[in-house]
Amino acid sequence: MTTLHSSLGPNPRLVRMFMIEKGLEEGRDFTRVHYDIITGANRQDASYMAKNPQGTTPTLELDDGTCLTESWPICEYIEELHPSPGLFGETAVERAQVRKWTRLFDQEVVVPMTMGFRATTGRPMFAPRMTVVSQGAGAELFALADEKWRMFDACLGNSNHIALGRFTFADLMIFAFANFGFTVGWKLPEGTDNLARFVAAHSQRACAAVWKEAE
Ligand SMILES: N[C@@H](CCC(=O)N[C@@H](CS)C(=O)NCC(=O)O)C(=O)O
Repeated sequence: MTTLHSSLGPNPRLVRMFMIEKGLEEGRDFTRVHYDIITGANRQDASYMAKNPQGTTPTLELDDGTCLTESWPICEYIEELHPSPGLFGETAVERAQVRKWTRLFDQEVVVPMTMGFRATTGRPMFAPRMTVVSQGAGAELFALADEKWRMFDACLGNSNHIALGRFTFADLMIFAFANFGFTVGWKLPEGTDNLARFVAAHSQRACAAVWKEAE
C-alpha cells in the first residue's frame, strides 16, 4: 500500500488535507508513518534518509518503492490518479492560473516565512541540523513575508478563492501556511481582514481537522 511518511508541520499536513479533499482514507487507501521532527528522528533514520535524501517530510512511497518528495508535486501526482474533484484546474489555462498563484505564494511567502521561523523561534530545533540565517535576518524575513501576505489579502478581495473563483490547491496551500504560522505564534498582519475571513471559511472544511491534532 502507498505510504505517506509524515510529521508535524505544514508540508505533510498540506498533503494530508489534499488527500482528505480527494476522499482518500488512511488505512484504506494509504498508510501513514509518523516521524518526530522536533527531535530530528526523520534525519536520524538511515532508511528514511535513503527514501528522501533531503531528510524532510512528506515523502510518498509508492507500491513499487518509488519515493516522491516535495508536497506540491506529490499533490499533483495524486490529482492525476484521482482527478475528481479537480483541485488544479480543468483546462491548460486554469492549471496555469492555479500554478501561478501557488508559485507566487511558495516563493514570496513560504520561503521567507519558513526561513524566518528557522532563524528565530525555530532556531533551537533547526540550527543543529541546517544553516540558518541570523536572528535579525529572520525577523526581516518574517516582515518580507508579511508584506506579501498583505498582497494576497488585496488579491483575495471579497473572494475566499485566490484562483478560478472556486476552491483549488492554491487556497489549500495558503490555508496550510496561515495555520503553520498560528502554531508558531505568528499572527495575520494587521488589516488583512480578507485573509482572516478566508481562514475562517476554510477552517470549516473537513480537512482542516488535521490542524487540531496533537502529533
Ligand atoms: N519543500 C518541501 C519542504 C519540506 C519540509 O521542510 N518539511 C518540514 C516539515 S513541514 C520538515 O521536514 N522539517 C524537519 C526537518 O527539516 O528536519 C516540501 O514541499 O515538502
